[in-house]
Amino acid sequence: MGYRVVVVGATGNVGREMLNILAERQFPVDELAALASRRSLGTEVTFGDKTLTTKDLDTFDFTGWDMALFAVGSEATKVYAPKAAKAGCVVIDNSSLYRYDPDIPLIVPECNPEAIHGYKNKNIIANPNCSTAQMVVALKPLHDRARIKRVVVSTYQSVSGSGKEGMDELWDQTKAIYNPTTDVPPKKFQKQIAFNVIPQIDVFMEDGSTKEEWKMVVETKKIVDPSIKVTATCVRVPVFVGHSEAVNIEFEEFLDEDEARDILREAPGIMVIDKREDGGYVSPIECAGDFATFISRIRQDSTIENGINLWCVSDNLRKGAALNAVQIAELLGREVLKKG
Ligand code: 11C
Repeated sequence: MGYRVVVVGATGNVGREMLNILAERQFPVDELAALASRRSLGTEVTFGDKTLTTKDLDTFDFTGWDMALFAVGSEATKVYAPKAAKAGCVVIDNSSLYRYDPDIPLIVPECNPEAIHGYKNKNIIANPNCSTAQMVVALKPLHDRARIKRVVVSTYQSVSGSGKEGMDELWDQTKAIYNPTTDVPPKKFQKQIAFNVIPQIDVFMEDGSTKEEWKMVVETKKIVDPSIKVTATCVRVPVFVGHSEAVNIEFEEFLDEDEARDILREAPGIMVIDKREDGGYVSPIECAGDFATFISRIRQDSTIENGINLWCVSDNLRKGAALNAVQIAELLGREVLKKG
């Protein structure tokens, strides 16, 4: 016997990846409902070898459904997630709405699977921001060995993080560079994204950081350890899929670069590609469509007592969103619902 699963926001970048990954990982599905807002109603989506017609989120009755993977913005989540949770359907939410609620678990299964039992509080589990998810997969095993004091991270985030409109803007602006008769002014992004980089993701906070940077700080603390200090600079780059991060980590204890490499090689969800030669590392274009978080360029930081630098790349629509949500669904099935 399998599960009755709902995907909410099935026509978006992340919703479609959720359907792909549920099928790829052969999640035990008895029945699947693909929901969309009125605007995309009737759109067909693919689930394995099946084609599903999306149903109306507004009128859908969640009673009798085991779990719902939400991939819509916070506003729609605020309306429909409590409805699903109240009907007895466990919500796995990809928006930022519930992440910082102390009663709702925020889970990356490689890091804090034990938090799953907190789903009982509100029948809701939160999925982290993409830039946090890939970083904590790398931090957790290193923290377990040498206790992380502080992390300095700079991100290079692809346009798919901002949805299909962001991808279209990069595509259209790039074409317009070669055809100067068309003008594609910035709409989704604050400045031109084609052939440029933009040091702003999400809105500004009072202290001068952006909300994306704040999310990396707060979410890392909630998932790994509240004692870890994080400072982040998040940058949008003209890449379609795959977020990259340059991470500097300061530990309480000394950790040799070779040992760090060995620990990461053994860690779940990680693939180490780290040859000290031309091209011996992973770039975002190579990680798109993959499940793993790739770690390269592991090296000692000799400017501090116990420091390591590394380069971390992952498919932001997968580990950063849809894959992590499906992994939470697998965990929920394995540890709690026990049907599959
Ligand atoms: C981006 N990280 O790259 C964002 C997208 O809180 O789930 C995901 C935002 C979030 O634009």
